[in-house]
Amino acid sequence: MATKNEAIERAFSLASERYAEQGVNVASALKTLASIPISLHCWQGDDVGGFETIRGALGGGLAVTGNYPGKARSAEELRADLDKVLSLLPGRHRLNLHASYGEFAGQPVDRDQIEPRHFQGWIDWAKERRMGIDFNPTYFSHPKACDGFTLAHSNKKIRRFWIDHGIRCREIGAEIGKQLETPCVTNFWIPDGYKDTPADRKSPRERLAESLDEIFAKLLPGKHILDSVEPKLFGLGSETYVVGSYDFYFGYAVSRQKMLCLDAGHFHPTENVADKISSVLEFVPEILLHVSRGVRWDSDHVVTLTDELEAIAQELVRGRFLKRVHIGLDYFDASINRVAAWVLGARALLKALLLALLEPSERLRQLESQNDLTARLVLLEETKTLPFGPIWDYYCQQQNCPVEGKWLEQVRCHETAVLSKRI
Ligand code: RNT
Ligand code: ZN
Repeated sequence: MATKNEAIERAFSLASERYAEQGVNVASALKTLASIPISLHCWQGDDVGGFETIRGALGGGLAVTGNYPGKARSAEELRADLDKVLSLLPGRHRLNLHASYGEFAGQPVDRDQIEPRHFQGWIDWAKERRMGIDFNPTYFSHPKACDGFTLAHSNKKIRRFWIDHGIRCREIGAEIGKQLETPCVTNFWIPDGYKDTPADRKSPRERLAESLDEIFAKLLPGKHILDSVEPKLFGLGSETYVVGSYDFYFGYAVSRQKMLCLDAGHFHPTENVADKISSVLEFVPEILLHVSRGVRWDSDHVVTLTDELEAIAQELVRGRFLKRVHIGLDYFDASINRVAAWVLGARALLKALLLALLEPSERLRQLESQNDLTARLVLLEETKTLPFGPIWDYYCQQQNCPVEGKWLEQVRCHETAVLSKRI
């Protein structure tokens, strides 16, 4: 009888033939896939908690539901969980760190005082693993953000505090990028907005633009840091008005040539995020994707392989945008095993990318240029039943990580040996 590995290889070789018949080069698809890093969001591991001594309860309209046992309580624990996640993902990935995850040794270091040294533990950890790190200032869960305003605050002192936080975070991002020799995408999201009808929509936006200009005033080397801004449609407590709306940040990013972050959960449900990519990239140099899954009021469910996710991945490949797009995850779920949630979302995203890379793109383009829209639609539909599973299994095996159906066992072992001891 064939061993498991041989069975995977046999299935792979049959599947590859089917793709070859459609003009698809499977080997080159796998090579491209292996070169795409996903930035793993640290905040899935502890419900967006962080390790500061000065902080408030989770705020900014973010909400995590569930109380699954075993959440990480320290940077060491979070890193142990991330190591487990990394071992279950094919490819080489990045870490996406929030400023609230600095290591402060019990000292009350406020957000306008943080320094690169508070993140050295993370930098060293990443260096050992030859990983890059991306960074995010934290504009929520803090006494000075408790009324829902930060960079657009009408109080000068509070605004100053948050501008200083932004300036510090860019310095930290640049130091991270310098030490790890890969640019650190530093993404700004703020919660500012009103639950109910504002009397003045204009002034907060003027203040936000001014605050951002001050934060970005210092030129920092592009090989160390890439600045990004993230719009949102609404949040809990900012249902009627969000200062940093999509129009605001699109205009800001275009006029300042910054990166724009498209978070899949930050749009009206009938909007097509995939369709935005080629429009936005016409006018900004690069974009950041926060891959997420919106469900009713929540914009942060665990990512699964949905049509929407597939459409996003297809756009990256069809538009040949992979070099100009940075991909990160953004969700948080405390109702299931947090390590499994990380792995599930990251693997779903990798599968979507592989599916997109395995499209018979040459034939599709050819049909389109011949205006044979009938055959284009038929081929798109037929592509859906090509044998994708064996290619994905082979890729996982090639990258020394568990195939589908096998990784959860390893998460369970980690749960018994590590998570269940965290009481
Ligand atoms: C919030 C934004 C933001 C956060 C993280 C924690 O709606 O999506 O990206 O999720 O910064
Ligand atoms: Zn986001």
